[in-house]
Amino acid sequence: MQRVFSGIQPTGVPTLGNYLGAVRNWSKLQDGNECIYCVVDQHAITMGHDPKVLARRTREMAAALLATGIDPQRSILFYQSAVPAHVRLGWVFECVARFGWLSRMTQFKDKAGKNRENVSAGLFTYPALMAADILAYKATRVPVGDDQRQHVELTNDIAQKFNHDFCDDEPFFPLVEPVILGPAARVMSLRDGSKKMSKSDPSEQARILITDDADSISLKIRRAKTDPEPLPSEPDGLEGRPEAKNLVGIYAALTDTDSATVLQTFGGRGFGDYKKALADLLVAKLGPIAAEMQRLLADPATIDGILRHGATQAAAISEPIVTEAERRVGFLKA
Ligand code: AQP
Repeated sequence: MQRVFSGIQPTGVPTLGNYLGAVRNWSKLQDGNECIYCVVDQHAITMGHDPKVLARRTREMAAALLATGIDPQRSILFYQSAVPAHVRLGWVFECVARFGWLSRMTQFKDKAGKNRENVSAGLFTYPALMAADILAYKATRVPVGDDQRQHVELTNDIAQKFNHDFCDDEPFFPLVEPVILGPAARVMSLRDGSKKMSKSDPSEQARILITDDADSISLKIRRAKTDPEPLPSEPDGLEGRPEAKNLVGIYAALTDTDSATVLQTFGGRGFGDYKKALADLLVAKLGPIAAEMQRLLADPATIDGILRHGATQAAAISEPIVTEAERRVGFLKA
């Protein structure tokens, strides 16, 4: 039994990218692993936010995770800010991580853009807190989308430096493995096949939300950027056609197959036909999740109760690990 950890920022309703790239795999991993999942509200304040909106989105994200199949009887689910071990270890890791390592993070470069001087210091040190999220539990498997691979690799650099600097005997922190699964590990924007689909993309047409209704899904897919060629019969024919590749990858992920199988059915056909089939499939898969999310949100106290219980369980695991890490650093903890 391995320990799995992952988190998601409550920066909006999850997109199809969050769902296919990460969250759907979280529920699959509940079989045969000890799973710990977290709504990482502390990460969600790095880009500026409205407190009331953050609180609403945090609860909505909890409902979304429950609706996609995270089972609190089998997994620990909690709000990050309810477990102080994360920021305690996060601070230690900010002092272990090197400035140069953090400077090389592509997500920081993308999010800071040309505004580097004015972004929060938290956006820069975010990966150190993410390393703490994982290692506060000594988790070894981290299911994420492809965009988070670099941060998981940095987690290993931090673990190794901590072990080197503060452990004479056995390494204290384990190495972690990113679990990046399926044909939709990086779902791209519907408007630009070179950009990933994001909750915070300024264009609503660029993303599908798991709560979108049938009309919005159909419209967004109909308007999704494509090229004039019909679909190829083989996956090789998708090379150099990022938008087509993205739409085929989404269909493959939703049907638990691969691009080759999708192209056996749709190869040679135009995008008109294909988009209609894809939109119908999305409506069939996402509709029940959105309905369950709405049902759960009618009772916020129950959602918060589930996550409070999760926080107690999470603290019981992380508290002794982080206290020992602090002791190794030299904190007296008297
Ligand atoms: N487009 C994507 N394709 C596949 N996986 C994705 N993930 C995010 N976008 C895609 C995965 O979703 C998990 C949770 O992500 P997050 O919310 O913690 O952070 P993020 O990667 O910054 O996601 P967004 O949607 O782009 O949020 P904003 O717009 O707030 O920055 C992660 O495992 C991530 O890999």
